[in-house]
Amino acid sequence: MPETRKNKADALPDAENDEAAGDAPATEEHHTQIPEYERRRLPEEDGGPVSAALAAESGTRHAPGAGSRCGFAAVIGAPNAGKSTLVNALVGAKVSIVTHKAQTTRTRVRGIALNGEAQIVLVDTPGIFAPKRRLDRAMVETAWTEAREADVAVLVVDAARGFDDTVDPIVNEAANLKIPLILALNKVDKIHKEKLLALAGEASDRLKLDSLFMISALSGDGVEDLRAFLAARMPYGPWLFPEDQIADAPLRQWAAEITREKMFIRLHEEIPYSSTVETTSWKTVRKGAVRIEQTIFVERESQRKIVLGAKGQAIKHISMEARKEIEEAIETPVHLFLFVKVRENWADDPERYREMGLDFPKK
Ligand SMILES: Nc1nc2c(ncn2[C@@H]2O[C@H](COP(=O)(O)OP(=O)(O)OP(=O)(O)O)[C@@H](O)[C@H]2O)c(=O)[nH]1
Ligand SMILES: [Mg+2]
Repeated sequence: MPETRKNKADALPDAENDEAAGDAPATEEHHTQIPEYERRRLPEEDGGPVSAALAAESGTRHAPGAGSRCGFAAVIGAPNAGKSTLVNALVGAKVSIVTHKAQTTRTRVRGIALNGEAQIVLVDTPGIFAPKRRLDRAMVETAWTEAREADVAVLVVDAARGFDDTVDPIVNEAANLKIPLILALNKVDKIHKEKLLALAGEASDRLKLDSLFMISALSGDGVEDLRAFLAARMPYGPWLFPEDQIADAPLRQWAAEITREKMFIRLHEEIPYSSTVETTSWKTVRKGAVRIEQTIFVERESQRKIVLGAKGQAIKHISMEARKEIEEAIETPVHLFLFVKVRENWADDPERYREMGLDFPKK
C-alpha cells in the first residue's frame, strides 16, 4: 500500500510567484495560520484513506465467512481502452479518473470490489504504449509489473478498434504472463454483433485465454458477470482490506487525481501531458470544512499561462469542477486552492515520481 503522505506544505518553496485560485474564499486565506489549539484537536490532517466516504456510493457490501477469498486482478490494455471505467464499474464507485484522452492513468490505482465471500483487489494500470519519455517508461513498466504480480490479468481491448497496431504488441507480451488471462472486449455498445464475434474468434486463436467477456464498462453491460467470474478466480484467504474500504490510496492523492482529470478535460494539446498535480495540504478548518491546497506543476511559463487562462478563467473552472466532485465524495464543504508552478524538469525529478507512486526509471 502506498504510504499515507504527511503534510508536505512546509517543504514547498515560497509560493510568491505562483498563482493561486480557489473558487470559494479569497486567496489571502492562503497565508492564514490555523491557531495551534485548533491544530491539536484536528484529526488526521491528510484526509485519511479513501474508504467509507466513497463506499457509500458502492451499494451493498458483505462481510466474509469461513470460505473467504482475496486476490489481485490487474487490468491492463492500450491507452483509452476503458480500463479505469471498468475498474470503477467493478468497484461501484469512482476510484480512478476517466477522460476521453489517452494516457489518463499514470500509476497503479487499486480499487476493492466485493462479491459474495470474495474481495477482489482490482489494479487499474496506465495504458501500455511505445514509451518515449521517462514518465512514459515508468507508466508502462508499472503496468507490466502489476500484471506479473497479480493473481489474474484482465486485458481490456476497445472492440471498436479491434486488434490494431496499438494492441498487437500488448497481446504478444500478454501471452507470456504466467497467470490466467481474461479478455474483456469493451465498448460493445459501439459495434455490431458480427464484428464482435469475429473479434472474439480472432482473440481465441491468438491467445490462450482463461475466459472472454464482451462488456460495456460504460453502460455496465456484462460487468456483473465479469465480477462474479473474477471472484471465483481469487485464491482462498482472509480479506486484506476492511469491508468498507474501496481503494488504498490516501484521499489526498485521490483528490489530486480529480484535479488532474478536470485539467485533462479542460486543457488541450500537450498541457495535460506536461503537467502533474500534488496535494500539498489537507486540513480540517472551522465548522468541519476541509481546506485543500494543491500544486500543479507545468514545464514552461507559456503552459502556466494556459492553465491560468484569460483572467484566470481556466483555473477557476478546473478548481470549481474539482472542488464540487471532492465535496460530493467526502460530503464535506471544501475550500480548494490551486497553485501553478513552473518546474522545467518535473518529469525528470524523482520526488515527483514518488508523489505519483511510480518507480523512477534511471533514464
Ligand atoms: N462507448 C463506450 N465508451 C467507453 C466504454 N468504456 C470506456 N469508455 C470511454 O472511453 C474513454 C476512455 O476511458 P478510460 O476508462 O479513461 O480508459 P483507460 O483505458 O483507463 O485509459 P488510460 O488511462 O488513458 O490508459 C472514456 O471517454 C470512457 O468514457 C464503453 O464501454 N463504451
Ligand atoms: Mg485509465
